[in-house]
Amino acid sequence: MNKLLFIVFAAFSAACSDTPPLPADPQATPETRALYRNLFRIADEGVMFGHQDDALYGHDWKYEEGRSDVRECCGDYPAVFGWELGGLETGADRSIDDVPFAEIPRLLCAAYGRGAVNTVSWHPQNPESGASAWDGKTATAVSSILPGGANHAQFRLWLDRLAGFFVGLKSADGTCVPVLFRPFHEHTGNGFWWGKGNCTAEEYIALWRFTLEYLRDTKGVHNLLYVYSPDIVSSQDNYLEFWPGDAYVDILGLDAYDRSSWAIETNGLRLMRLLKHIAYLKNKPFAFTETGLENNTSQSKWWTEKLSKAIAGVPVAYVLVWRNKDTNHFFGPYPGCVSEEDFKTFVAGEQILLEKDIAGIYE
Ligand code: BMA
Repeated sequence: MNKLLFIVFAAFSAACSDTPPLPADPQATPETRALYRNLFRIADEGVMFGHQDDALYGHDWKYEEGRSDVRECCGDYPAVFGWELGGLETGADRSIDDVPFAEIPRLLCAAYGRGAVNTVSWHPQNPESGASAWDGKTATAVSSILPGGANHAQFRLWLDRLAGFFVGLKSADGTCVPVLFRPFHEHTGNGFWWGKGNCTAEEYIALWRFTLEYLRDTKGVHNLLYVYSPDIVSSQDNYLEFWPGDAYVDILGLDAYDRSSWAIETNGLRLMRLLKHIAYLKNKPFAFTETGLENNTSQSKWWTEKLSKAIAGVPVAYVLVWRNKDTNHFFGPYPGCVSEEDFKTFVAGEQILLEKDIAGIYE
């Protein structure tokens, strides 16, 4: 099918399929609700391709207006742009990845203006130690920011800053730009202070619910869809162990990277099928929220022979590969990379959607 016709077809076919779910925020803006409906429908037609920090920098460039490693490889921008807010909670001018915070709203709104989807991750510092998100040594960090905890007031201030960021995302015509917000990710590992081993399921759920309710009900932020994204899991029970509740999650996600100990084409497909099953039970869309093969310099067919197989025949709303920080830490394609030709083949396939293929996603 012509990719440009897919939205029309999706709208038609949706009339014959399941009822799209409603977002966790009953007051979500019209554009946010439309995005949610279309995310649910789109997955039957194709997988939106996403790239973290695509508009900010690439494999060997930084902060050059309009550039994109993805576009320079295949002629179009990604359908999904990922952004990182770590450090915003402290009031810093630059993120933990050294990105000036002033740049993000501008480029994020520009992506929306062209019709793309935006998703935001957040690696907040450890509220007890003041060290990074990766400091999981203080097992009371989560309880300390819950209501009644010693750092609760500080946590509210963090969320005030995030709320200010989200409500400030205004398009040229004043529309509040919808964002897929993916907080407290990869909690099934113990890499972060909010991860399993550093807090209990009850504490994690309380943290998630407090965050959502504070942003939505206290701060009046109504342009967010909430994405839950565990690390590699072993089962449905494992996936749902820290589940905040059906009324508190909009999109089911998974973060999992291809590596020698975890082959994406087999294990990834297995977990995408697991998400399909859980998402079907919950009547919600699902996505491959973070993935990639770090520093791929040898697998020239990685896109069509590895990633493609992980999402084959599974209605994944989007797949996002992690950032091209520089020549030592990259996951996406870039001109001249070993898999450039294969990436072109991958995105030319009927299944993969880029920015131009998702026109009308906010309608
Ligand atoms: C990680 C790495 C880090 C980065 C973090 C947040 O996966 O890329 O270098 O700080 O994401 O973007």
